[in-house]
Amino acid sequence: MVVAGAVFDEAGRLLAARRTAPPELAGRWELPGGKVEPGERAEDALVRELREELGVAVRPLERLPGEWPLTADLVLRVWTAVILDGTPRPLQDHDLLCWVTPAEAPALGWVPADRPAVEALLAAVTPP
Ligand code: 9L3
Ligand code: MG
Repeated sequence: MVVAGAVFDEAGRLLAARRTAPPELAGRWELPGGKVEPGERAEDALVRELREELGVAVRPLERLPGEWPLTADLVLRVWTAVILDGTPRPLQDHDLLCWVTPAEAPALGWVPADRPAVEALLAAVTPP
């Protein structure tokens, strides 16, 4: 499983991250996150991934219902989250971060799996 964070700021903007790898995804935007390790809880993996990738401490809030296929054996699940500590920076896997309003989000060039997830997110969620 791959977990990703729909991180909202106090203004209700969503954090998008531009990937640098693999080549087929480089330049596309995603909700930041990564693979759950064996024996790891999904929410713990999300906290770990966002600390590693962005240098922030987050609190996962709620899981967005649904999951989106990535590969034959991997699915994407999404949690809303807020930053408890730190300012996000692209420390690994990304070259740019961007806070987007819900109105701006659909115009980004999302990673294919993330586009339907972001659409479901924007339809379902009132930002914290
Ligand atoms: N992936 C897709 N959308 C996302 C994330 C966090 C990850 N929002 C895909 C990209 C990789 C795989 O999942 O093919 C593993 O992600 P990572 O560990 O490279 O972040
Ligand atoms: Mg990642």
